[in-house]
Amino acid sequence: MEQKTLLITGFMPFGGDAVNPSWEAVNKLPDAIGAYRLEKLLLPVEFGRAAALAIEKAKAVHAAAVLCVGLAAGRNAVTPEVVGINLRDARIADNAGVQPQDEPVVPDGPAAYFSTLPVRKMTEAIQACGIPAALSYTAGTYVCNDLLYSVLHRFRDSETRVAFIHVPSLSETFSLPVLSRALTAAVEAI
Ligand code: PCA
Repeated sequence: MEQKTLLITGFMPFGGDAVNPSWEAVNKLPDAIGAYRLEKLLLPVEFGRAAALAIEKAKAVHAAAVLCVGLAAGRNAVTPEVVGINLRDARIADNAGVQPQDEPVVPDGPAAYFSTLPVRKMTEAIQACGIPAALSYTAGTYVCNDLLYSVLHRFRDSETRVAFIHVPSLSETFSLPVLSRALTAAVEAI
């Protein structure tokens, strides 16, 4: 049987950080997990452009699933996101110097989309590895939410399923190998 393709994305550093653990963890993953062949993509922290690049790649590789990963610095668990909302409201400028406020991601788009991959099952699979994980009900209003909402919007009514996972900052508990193990468990649960 032909292997299905999973597009998995991480982000470049932003906000003055030297590294972004989301990409570091994605980059460490093997080229195949379970039923999926992995296509990895590094995305710029830019409103609109990150999503456009992810969508373009997902179409090019005929992705059966798209799993985006980003950093949520304040969190103390790996958090699969339940929902993306139609709002751009940036506390800091993105890496292109753009700082939208109170703007929709997609004018006239619905208020929100739910993730279409099994985020609860993914969360439980990460917890089963002994790694702190929890469902999150907000991906924020910055570039990560922009990406999640845009990709869900583009692949609504299609067979391509989509989700987003926020990872915490690197620490003793959340080392890169731990974050990669968490992502592996999440992909195995898809
Ligand atoms: N985290 C930001 C954008 C890029 C990233 O890794 C966010 O949560 O929106």
